[in-house]
Amino acid sequence: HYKKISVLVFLIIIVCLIIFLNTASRNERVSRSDAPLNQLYTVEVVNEFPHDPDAFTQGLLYAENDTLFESTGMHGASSVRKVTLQTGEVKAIQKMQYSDFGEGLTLLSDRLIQITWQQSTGYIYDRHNLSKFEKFHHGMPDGWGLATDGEVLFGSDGSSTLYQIDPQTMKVVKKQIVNYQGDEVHRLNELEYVYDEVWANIWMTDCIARISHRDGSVLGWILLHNLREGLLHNLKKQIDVLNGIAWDSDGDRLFVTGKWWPKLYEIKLHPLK
Ligand code: DDQ
Ligand code: CA
Repeated sequence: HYKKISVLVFLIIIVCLIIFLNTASRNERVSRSDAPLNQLYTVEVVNEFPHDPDAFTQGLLYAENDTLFESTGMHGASSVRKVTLQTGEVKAIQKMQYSDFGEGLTLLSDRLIQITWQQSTGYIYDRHNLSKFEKFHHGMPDGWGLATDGEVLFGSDGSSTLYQIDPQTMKVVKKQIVNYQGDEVHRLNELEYVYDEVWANIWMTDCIARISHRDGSVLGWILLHNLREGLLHNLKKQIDVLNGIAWDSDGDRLFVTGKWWPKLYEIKLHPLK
């Protein structure tokens, strides 16, 4: 008798499980096809400024008074620099040792924080004179992008993971897989905190992903192919990929550039209809 009941209970559980799995997968299918069209944006260039064509741009941010800070990569050419927006003039520079490959850069109060590519280290500089006063370990397998919302640091390592790092301890406190409607988005590169989202250059593409730092989902894509295409037209010198996003939150201005690009662009977004 007991055996009969337990077989019955077992069967009921199996049937429930099948029904549950069925509706779950149907729900997913429905929500996928019903999902709001993901926002696509094109960009309009509203201003263009000179940019050092020898700067292999790996980190970019806007500070204030038309001043940008930039981190450059390549062994022997890595640096942190303070740049005048309008002229592209390098007002101050701190060169890095040959073994260091500069990557992401962000500013938290007076501390300019930079990570390196494969050394798993980072440096903190004084924003006023660029003097280096601290070395740290960033805890990511690779160092690519860096940004901040003023509370935590957001980091990328070229994978699909968006890291959150505690700026006091420099320890990774959270990891999220960045995904576009469920599919992983790889090669996250330079980062910027914009409109309470994290924006990421996707390495080797002309796209920027707008990422929710709450769940790692991609909220929209910015298409910037026209910038590199324009540069390739009258090219004097080799250029590399689009990289570097800076946001002037007070003036709501957005700036982008690329590695060895002779120009830096101020852009406005237009939703693609
Ligand atoms: N990253 O910016 C995507 C992280 C790195 C790009 C490096 C491309 C140049 C490689 C040069 C080789 C030097 C060891
Ligand atoms: Ca940035």
